[in-house]
Amino acid sequence: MDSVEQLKKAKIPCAETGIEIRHTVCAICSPAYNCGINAYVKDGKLLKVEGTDENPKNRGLLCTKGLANREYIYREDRILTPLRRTGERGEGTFEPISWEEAYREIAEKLGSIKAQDGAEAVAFFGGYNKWFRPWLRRFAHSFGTMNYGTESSSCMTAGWMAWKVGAGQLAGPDMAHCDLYLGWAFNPYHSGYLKAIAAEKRKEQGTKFIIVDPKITPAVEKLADLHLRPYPGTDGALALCMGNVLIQRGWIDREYIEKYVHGFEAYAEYVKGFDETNIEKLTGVPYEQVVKACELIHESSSMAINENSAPIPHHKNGMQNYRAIMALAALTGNYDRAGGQLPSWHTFAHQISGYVTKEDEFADGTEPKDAKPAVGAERFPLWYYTEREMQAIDLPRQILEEKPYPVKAVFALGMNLRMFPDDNYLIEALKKLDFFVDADLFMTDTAKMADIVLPVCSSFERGEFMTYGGGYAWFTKPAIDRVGISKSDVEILCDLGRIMKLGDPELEAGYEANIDFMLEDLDITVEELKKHDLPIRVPGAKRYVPGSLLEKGLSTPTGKFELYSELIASHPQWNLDPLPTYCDPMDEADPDKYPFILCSGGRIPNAIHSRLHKVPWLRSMRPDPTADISVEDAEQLHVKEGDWIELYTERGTICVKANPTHRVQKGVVFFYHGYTEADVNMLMSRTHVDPYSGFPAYNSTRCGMRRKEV
Ligand SMILES: Nc1nc2c(c(=O)[nH]1)N[C@H]1C(S)=C(S)[C@@H](COP(=O)(O)OP(=O)(O)OC[C@H]3O[C@@H](n4cnc5c(=O)[nH]c(N)nc54)[C@H](O)[C@@H]3O)O[C@H]1N2
Ligand SMILES: Nc1nc2c(c(=O)[nH]1)N[C@H]1C(S)=C(S)[C@@H](COP(=O)(O)OP(=O)(O)OC[C@H]3O[C@@H](n4cnc5c(=O)[nH]c(N)nc54)[C@H](O)[C@@H]3O)O[C@H]1N2
Ligand SMILES: [Mo]
Repeated sequence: MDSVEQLKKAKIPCAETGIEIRHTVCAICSPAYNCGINAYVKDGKLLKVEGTDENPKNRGLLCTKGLANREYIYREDRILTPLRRTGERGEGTFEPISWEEAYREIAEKLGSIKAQDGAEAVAFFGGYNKWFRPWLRRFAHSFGTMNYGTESSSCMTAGWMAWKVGAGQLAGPDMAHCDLYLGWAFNPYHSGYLKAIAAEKRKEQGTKFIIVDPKITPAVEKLADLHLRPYPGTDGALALCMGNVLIQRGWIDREYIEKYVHGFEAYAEYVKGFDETNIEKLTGVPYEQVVKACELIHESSSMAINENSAPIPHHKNGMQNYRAIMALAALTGNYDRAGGQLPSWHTFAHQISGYVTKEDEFADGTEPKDAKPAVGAERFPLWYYTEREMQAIDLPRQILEEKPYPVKAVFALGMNLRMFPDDNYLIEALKKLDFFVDADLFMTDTAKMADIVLPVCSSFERGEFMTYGGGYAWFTKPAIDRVGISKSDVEILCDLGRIMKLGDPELEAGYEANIDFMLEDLDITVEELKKHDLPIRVPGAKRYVPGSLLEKGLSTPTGKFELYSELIASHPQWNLDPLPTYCDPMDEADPDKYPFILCSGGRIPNAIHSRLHKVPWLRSMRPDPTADISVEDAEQLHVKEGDWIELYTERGTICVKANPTHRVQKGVVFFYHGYTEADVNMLMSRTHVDPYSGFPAYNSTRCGMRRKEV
């Protein structure tokens, strides 16, 4: 091999090989990380990725998923052109069409449905990716409907709702300064590697860790000074019992409570019901361990609690459990204190970066007056009150029942139908629609249901505004050629805004002008950002001074941290409890027939929802859909490692491989979601949901399990 060939083989960037390094971002678990990537590019094609050392987020590191970006971006089923359906819905037969044709058809169909049934008959949905959301929300409003909704109908929002109800706005843990970290449902080793690194650093510096998790995870093994092991969904009872112990022993901050907390007496009375007589029965956690946890809290000068988007809220009682956990911060004077829970403000697309943009003003700038309340507003009134968008979990019901009004069309950016509980019900609903558009990178099972499919590009192919904690901003440049004739989601929305004559000058002005609007109050512009190849600090971004918000007064009805929510109390028609009351998490299925608790949360390092199961490198790490079950249950069912088992509920059966392990409690089954061939959400109930948030009970559903006879 000559030396140039060797250089090429080794993918060395230099004049001889023509390989260049360009800076971009990974959007696989965007926007949580948006880790910086060095893209090795030749002739517009991506050859290799590595982490960017200078990126303030990942400092050169990448996770398993990020390292597979090349295979992700060039996944076999990338959509190359706009498509029009020619066969039955779901069959996957399409003809390529031009963008002009696609736009014309979309404009005509949505326009005629609006003329006939009203703008509310069209719903706009955004999947996991978040960067385009302000535009999609604004687009829906400019079109005239409140029916904008997203994947966050099942992620994150329930936690934010709990914070809004309790403290008027979001807050997060100040891990960098805490003496004790209460890692409630905390296993960043699988869901967010940079948090695991930060936690290990804190541990070295002396921070103590309590981990609350039904499973023995890497976080338990590497970090925990104490591991509490409740059954899934029983967290509320455990937190209330901790509250009771802290009060009984006088381990609370009375002065803080007097000054800043509302509803303490009612709360203190309620928690008396959770004590040594019932807590082990309710949660599986022995009372002595609850006391031990409270001792650790008492001995610590500050306590931060894990911010949680999925495993705590994914239960019928999820938001109330979340509130019960938050209450511990208020009782011990750890809300709005250094090393405790600090109030936070969004910067852009769900990122908290230390400065505030006008994103919300942009997104809500055209909210229609007198439009009908969004889908889900009746069933989940607290959700609609705090979020003013559709609770998408209610969308299939409304399409099928047409109550309180019909929804005839869905325009989706990246819908994954397997996100929804009882997804066969959603498939039925999608089949009933008059018109369905889905824009995605890949030909997914959802896209196969659409009348028009639009090809979107990846983060490597677009220029994009990015923000990072520590006051950073960045405007990326496209690193590779677009695959096919794909466009970015925002380009599509702005094009359609123009073609459909929505009368929205901001949408017509386009992405960069819109970002400039959002940055108006800051000393930075898109033009300035574009001069830099890497993130820069936004001038004037200030650090929050802990305690300022408490002094100013919170934006709750009483201005205090509300253990007893006056917002909920003042809406008795909602039928919700002002206190963080507890109820059993399980569904009503017969426990004799369905004796196991199916917990379909718990991330695995090599998958993210529906997107990576088809990426060969990542799939090779866990080639078959595999459930973690307890060794005791495996023995009872005569199941060995690698045997096939069936998991079933009243709604169906899936077939998966068994992984018997001591990490899992007897009676619990852990299985990851998003597989086409073993779709766990098919087993879930669409009515077994949290009445506060609308979140599905993905993590506590009764199921049966048996060995599959071959
Ligand atoms: N590799 C990978 N990373 C991801 C994702 C992914 O799919 N794959 N998804 C991303 C997204 S969208 C999200 S929302 C986050 C979620 O990330 P996390 O919030 O970390 O969620 P999980 O990994 O589902 O659960 C964390 C831990 O909670 C435990 N747990 C499950 N149910 C309960 C319960 O009822 N009570 C308690 N106390 N513990 C429970 C699980 O055993 C698990 O160890 O991860 C993000 N990161
Ligand atoms: N059983 C069970 N179900 C769950 C969960 C669970 O723990 N258990 N977790 C829930 C949670 S926390 C979440 S966040 C949701 C996941 O939410 P989903 O929205 O289901 O997530 P993905 O599977 O990532 O699907 C998003 C789709 O968007 C496409 N996409 C990716 N990037 C872009 C883009 O830039 N533009 C467009 N238009 N499309 C894009 C992808 O190809 C994919 O088809 O699932 C929820 N469902
Ligand atoms: Mo999520």
